[in-house]
Amino acid sequence: MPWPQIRDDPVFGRIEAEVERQNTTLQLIASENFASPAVLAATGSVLTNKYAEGYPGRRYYGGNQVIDEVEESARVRCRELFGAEWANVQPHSGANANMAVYQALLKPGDTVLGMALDQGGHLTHGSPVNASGILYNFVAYGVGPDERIDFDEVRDVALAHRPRLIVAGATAYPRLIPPEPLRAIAEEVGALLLFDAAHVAGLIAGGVHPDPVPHADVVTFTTHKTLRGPRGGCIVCKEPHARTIDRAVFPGSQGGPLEHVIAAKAVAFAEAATPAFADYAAGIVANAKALAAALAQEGFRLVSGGTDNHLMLVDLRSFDTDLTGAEAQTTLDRAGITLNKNTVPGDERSPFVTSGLRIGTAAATTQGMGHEEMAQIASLIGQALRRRGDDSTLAQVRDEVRALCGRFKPYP
Ligand code: DSN
Repeated sequence: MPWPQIRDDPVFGRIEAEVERQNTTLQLIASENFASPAVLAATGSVLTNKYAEGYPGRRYYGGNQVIDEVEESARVRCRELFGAEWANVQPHSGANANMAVYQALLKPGDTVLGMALDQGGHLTHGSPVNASGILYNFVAYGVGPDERIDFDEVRDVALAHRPRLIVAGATAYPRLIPPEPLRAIAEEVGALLLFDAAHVAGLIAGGVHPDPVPHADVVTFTTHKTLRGPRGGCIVCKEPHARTIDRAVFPGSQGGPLEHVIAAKAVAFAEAATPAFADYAAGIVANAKALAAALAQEGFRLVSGGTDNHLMLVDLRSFDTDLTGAEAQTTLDRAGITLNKNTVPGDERSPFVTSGLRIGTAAATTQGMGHEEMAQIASLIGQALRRRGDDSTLAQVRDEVRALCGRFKPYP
């Protein structure tokens, strides 16, 4: 039977529309990026056809000679990139990676210490609506009055609750998270340490953030954020945890691995090992600092006063007490600026409304934008939000955004 022709399927028209959207609007969501043509090619390859339950050399299906080579090269490249003893490249996502680690290291009901969701932590760090919070007894730490992680508080909570596992890492925290103090606390209370590096994996690979691998028992990350690979997750760990982690991923929590995505992960690891990627990682942080400084000049307050990584949190309350994160997100969407609302520490508004915005520079830096463009973006955000009731201002900002993006098209 012949396959239907691509042109018959309206989905491809929608994909073209999404290319157009990505090419003509600003992508400032801190967890997004533009994957390279090589990563896209591997993701769209015939490897999607293959079942490969198991691991290289130990599969439940025949015909996996090529797949074994691909997955093994992804594992080796991943280990080399992060200096890790062991790598599992099969998790379909960061959430799957974290859940597999919990399954490997914990029993249901065990106590785990993680960063509170409303202070910057992730859903899988113990949110009561997530399996992590349902299956395990999570206790939380947060940020201090300076809006940075308060390591004394982390230690106090750890001493009081004696967790089996401490989870480091965040999704909305603009500062560097040093692994050493968390290792010291874990040692003191006899806990294992998981570092969830989903957001900063590219900054670690590029050498601008410290590598948590020597300090943590296990490190999880996603491959599509600052690392700029395909959408997916990974786990690296110390050798003694290797078998348990592998078993927790397959057969423990996943079935057939997505080998086309694993091929794309291998491609992304090779890209991330180049000197050009180190320059890129440094560029992300330099752009984030420039954008944060320019936003401050526009009258926005930045949580913790700035950023050390790829993202910043804007507290809108000092800019305009009536402006919520939800309204700011919708307004900026209309002006061609894509970002997300986010709670800020101590936010009195709900997570659906919020008083803040999370803004990231990984995608814009991939496009080749620099300090000049960061200043322009801050000015456009300021104009759009100050005059949000005025359609002509939003249309004018939209035109400027289109012109700006036209000079830096990710997918010409
Ligand atoms: N949804 C991701 C983020 O935006 O940070 C985390 O999983």
